[in-house]
Amino acid sequence: MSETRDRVRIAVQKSGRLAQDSLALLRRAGLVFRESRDKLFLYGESLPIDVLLVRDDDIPGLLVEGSCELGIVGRNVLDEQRAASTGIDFPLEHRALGFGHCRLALAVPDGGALARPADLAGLRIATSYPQLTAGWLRAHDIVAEVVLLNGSVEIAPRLGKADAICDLVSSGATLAANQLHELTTVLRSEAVLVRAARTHAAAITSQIERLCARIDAALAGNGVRLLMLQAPRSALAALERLLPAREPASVLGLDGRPDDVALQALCGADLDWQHLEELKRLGARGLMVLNVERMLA
Ligand code: PRT
Ligand code: ZN
Repeated sequence: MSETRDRVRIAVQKSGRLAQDSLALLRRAGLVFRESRDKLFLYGESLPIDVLLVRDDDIPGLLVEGSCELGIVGRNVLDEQRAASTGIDFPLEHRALGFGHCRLALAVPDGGALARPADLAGLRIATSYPQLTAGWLRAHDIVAEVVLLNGSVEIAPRLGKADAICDLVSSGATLAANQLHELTTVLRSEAVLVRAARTHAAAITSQIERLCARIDAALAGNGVRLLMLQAPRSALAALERLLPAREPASVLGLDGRPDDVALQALCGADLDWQHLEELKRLGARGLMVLNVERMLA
């Protein structure tokens, strides 16, 4: 299904683990929405970009068939479906988004004899990710049976349906509650921004580029703080040595106060209270730390 549209569509999860963070990111990128009556669409009022609210598993397919140009989905879903596709026009990962972190991991029953991945040879592994599991087994020269389950994978060993599982893990609490532990990681995953592989009309491409650039700018500010302070010029070298700055600080003169300077520095999340206290001891005054909302290079 290919249609001519003059608005870009981005598919995001309607409800579930990625839903809230996905919409929050789009809002940070400057999108303002109005909800459709059927709650399937969010119409973009600030840019010609609409949001389609769907199940996460449907997102890669919507990009393949041309219903959407962009999507936000877990890398686990994207890579599993890519491995199952013929590879033609499959959506591309544009960038990782810093939320929805988890890992696809092989796990085995506690207290059993399975200690190393090689011990899985000849056994049954239950998973909802048959392609990724089989790919990992192939890459490690292990021949095992992959048993496809679409839910409650973690109880498969207790039900006698499998000897091991390959499932998503974040805190590890589900594995522990089911007397399982991780053997190894198959894939590190988080939410990713995906782009359709097709080429689009120039107007659509420019909106896609614009949204991607805004998302990049919003995420570039993640964990970045702007430190502002004033200090005696004589203390400047000592202050700069102490700063966990990402790049050289900007130092400005102050009108009518030749012995003082104002300093601005972009710092990472490692800028903590102790830094501020030590800066103060060295003579810094009027210290301010501001979270950076977006950064355009
Ligand atoms: O309805 P829809 O199909 O859209 O949603 P869904 O139920 O398929 O997906 P959802 O909302 O559960 O997850 C969406 C995405 O979130 C996944 O594809 C992952 O990319 C990501 N994600 C991050 C996770 C987890 N963390 C996670 N912990 N997805 C699932 N889990 C499950 C896991 O399957 C296991 O059952 O949580 C359990 C383990 O969690 P811990 O914390 O106990 O280790
Ligand atoms: Zn799903």
